[in-house]
Amino acid sequence: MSSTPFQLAALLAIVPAIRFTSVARGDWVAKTNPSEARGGLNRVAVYASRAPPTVQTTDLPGQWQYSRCLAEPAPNRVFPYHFYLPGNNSAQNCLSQCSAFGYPAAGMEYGHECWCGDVADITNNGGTTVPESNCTMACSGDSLHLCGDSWRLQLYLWSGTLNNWGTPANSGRYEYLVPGLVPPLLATVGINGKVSFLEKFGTSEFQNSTGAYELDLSLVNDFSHAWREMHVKSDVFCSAAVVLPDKAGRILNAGGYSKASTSQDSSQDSTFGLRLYAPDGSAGVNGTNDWEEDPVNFKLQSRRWYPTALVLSNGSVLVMGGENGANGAPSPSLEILPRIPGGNTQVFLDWLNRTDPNNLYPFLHVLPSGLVFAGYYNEARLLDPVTFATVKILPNIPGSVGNPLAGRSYPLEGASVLLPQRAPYTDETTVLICGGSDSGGDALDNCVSIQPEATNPTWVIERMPSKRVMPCMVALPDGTFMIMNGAQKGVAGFNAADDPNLSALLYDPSQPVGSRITILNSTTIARMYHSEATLLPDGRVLVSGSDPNAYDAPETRKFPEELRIETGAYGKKYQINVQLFHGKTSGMRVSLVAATSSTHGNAMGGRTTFPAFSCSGNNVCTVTAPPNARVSPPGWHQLVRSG
Ligand SMILES: *[C@@H]1O[C@H](CO)[C@@H](O)[C@H](O)[C@H]1NC(C)=O
Ligand SMILES: *[C@@H]1O[C@H](CO)[C@@H](O)[C@H](O)[C@H]1NC(C)=O
Ligand SMILES: *[C@@H]1O[C@H](CO)[C@@H](O)[C@H](O)[C@H]1NC(C)=O
Ligand SMILES: *[C@@H]1O[C@H](CO)[C@@H](O)[C@H](O)[C@H]1NC(C)=O
Ligand SMILES: *[C@@H]1O[C@H](CO)[C@@H](O)[C@H](O)[C@H]1NC(C)=O
Ligand SMILES: *[C@@H]1O[C@H](CO)[C@@H](O)[C@H](O)[C@H]1NC(C)=O
Ligand SMILES: *[C@@H]1O[C@H](CO)[C@@H](O)[C@H](O)[C@H]1NC(C)=O
Ligand SMILES: CC(=O)N[C@H]1CO[C@H](CO)[C@@H](O)[C@@H]1O
Repeated sequence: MSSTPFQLAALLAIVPAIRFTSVARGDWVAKTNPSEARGGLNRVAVYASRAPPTVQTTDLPGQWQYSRCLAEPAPNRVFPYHFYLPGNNSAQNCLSQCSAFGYPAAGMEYGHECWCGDVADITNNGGTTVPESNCTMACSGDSLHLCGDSWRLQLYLWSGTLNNWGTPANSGRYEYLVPGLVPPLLATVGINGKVSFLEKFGTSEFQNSTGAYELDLSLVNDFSHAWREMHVKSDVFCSAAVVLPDKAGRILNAGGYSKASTSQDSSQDSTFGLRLYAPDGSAGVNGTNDWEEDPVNFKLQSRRWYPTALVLSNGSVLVMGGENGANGAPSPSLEILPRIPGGNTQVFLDWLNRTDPNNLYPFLHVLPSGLVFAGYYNEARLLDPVTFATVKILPNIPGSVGNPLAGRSYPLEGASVLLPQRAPYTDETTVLICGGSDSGGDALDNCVSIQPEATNPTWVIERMPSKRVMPCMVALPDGTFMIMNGAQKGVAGFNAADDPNLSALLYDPSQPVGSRITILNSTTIARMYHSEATLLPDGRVLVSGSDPNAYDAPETRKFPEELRIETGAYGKKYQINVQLFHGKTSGMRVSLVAATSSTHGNAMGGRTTFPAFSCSGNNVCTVTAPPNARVSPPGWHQLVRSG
């Protein structure tokens, strides 16, 4: 392979086409007179004496079926999730909420409690079958039907498969790639085919760190030559980055760390920081370019620690959000780069001000209508691409079954991607967010997706096989996504999470909802706070980082500063040459995978496109680039042939 994917893709950035249920029956009591239903025990008792409540076995939502009266082994519970429906518990309200979040076993208890979980929880947690006569309490929202008793669940089970998770015989593999030099917090594959890493600088536990290194993938078996030391002048912890749509494919890094929001020290330069690197060199040969900074003349207008960057359709860069220093006041605004000389390009965002501090590293995507999607905390909205005024407020993002206030952006960190767009680009575009955390510290076990430009968009919930906060989501060239890294407990930050999730998942949006997730192989290396995952040109995923206990003394750290670099691979390898190839063109697929910077659950710049193409008999194919910069903003892509 002589030319890099990016050289080919460069043409694409510039030329438009290149060669080559019903309600339960007794409900009227609650509906017509809710206060009486809640408080009017006498009235309920009168009803009860006339017609004692019975088990509801028909008119159940979905595929729920009544199972039995189940005793819990007090003080332990059978199911892990619950919520209260003080005035409106019923089979309808409890069961439909449990199945919406992917739980196929559920029960009502004590009249007003709703519990959800898995069938295996029943035996694992010591549930025992007791006589039906043990369940005697009427539902708080349905006096004609039974909702368990004290430590007694009115148990229902979903008949059929609610979550059809794939478990392939060959689940891919993690492989050790190369030893690293620092625990990086930002990884970007440059147009030179090398991986650029940035780390905390000045505040790193590694006194020998310069904050910036580049990995030559052709030299991973030759450690002493594989890494190039580079240099930043200010602290890039925790900044944003995108690959610019310019000819040099420069990486722009924005924001950074200062010790305190009020400090007047020089570390303020870091939070205003803008840094550029034009990747150079080639496989086996070090480049000579380094990170460039000019804090006096080239800086942000607001201090930003934990911002997100996005390349807009017109090629300018939007930088949004963050705080003005470590755990400081919010920077509830966006700004556009490059800044017009003397001008102020900031726009105040009241919704970021209101949701601080749960909105850091917000999720941003340019949609085909040109509107900008912003997902932050448990909210989402669409912004006008010129004024950045809100055009549409989307429904709140569902959280966990018991807590709608669970969130998706740092520190409740999930990960977000745009699902692939396919020629002729007439399908609605879908935003996917996976994982996140409850404010109480339980990681979320679901992905949610929405078609934000549809007329009445709603969130679709899909359960994941396990909980995950701080996942990374990586676009693979075949239109699937690998979900990896993260923890099952806690939130993002230092000393804030536990129980790493070692296994990877594959998310395949071409499958129906409920059948999209496959459980892949596991690593042995915990990858939690400050871990990254990045697509390599051959279709493997580079996995790096983790420093969840950075500020603990080394001997007391529960999880290490992780220097080792791995790859994760699933499925076939890809051929990224389009000028000449052998083989049939029938069944072939061509995708464009945009260059990304991976940090904190964001793959900034991410976008997968399946453009139209046609091949002639002599295997010469013509790929038609997306029709406009709203469908696909300018930028660098890997052009991948598969199939
Ligand atoms: C139950 O009642 C509460 C409080 O009125 C309400 O917020 C909630 O939406 C109701 N839930 C259902 C499933 O009807
Ligand atoms: C449950 O049923 C058993 C067996 O009939 C009975 O001995 C027990 O007292 C019942 N317990 C409750 C709490 O109703
Ligand atoms: C998981 O990966 C290991 C190597 O890391 C490999 O030996 C094993 O076969 C893989 N398991 C499956 C089920 O693919
Ligand atoms: C810094 O020192 C550590 C510990 O001695 C070493 O493992 C690491 O490779 C060094 N990093 C650099 C950038 O030299
Ligand atoms: C690249 O430069 C680094 C020093 O930053 C050196 O250690 C490494 O050997 C060089 N690699 C090559 C291929 O020359
Ligand atoms: C931002 O939020 C803070 C805290 O709620 C509030 O005091 C302040 O008035 C808000 N700023 C603006 C400009 O709305
Ligand atoms: C792109 O659009 C933004 C928002 O309207 C504007 O601030 C910026 O100047 C535009 N950039 C160019 C190159 O026109
Ligand atoms: C330790 C670990 O890997 N835990 C879970 C991570 O996620 C997979 C799939 O969701 C589970 O099967 C693991 O048990």
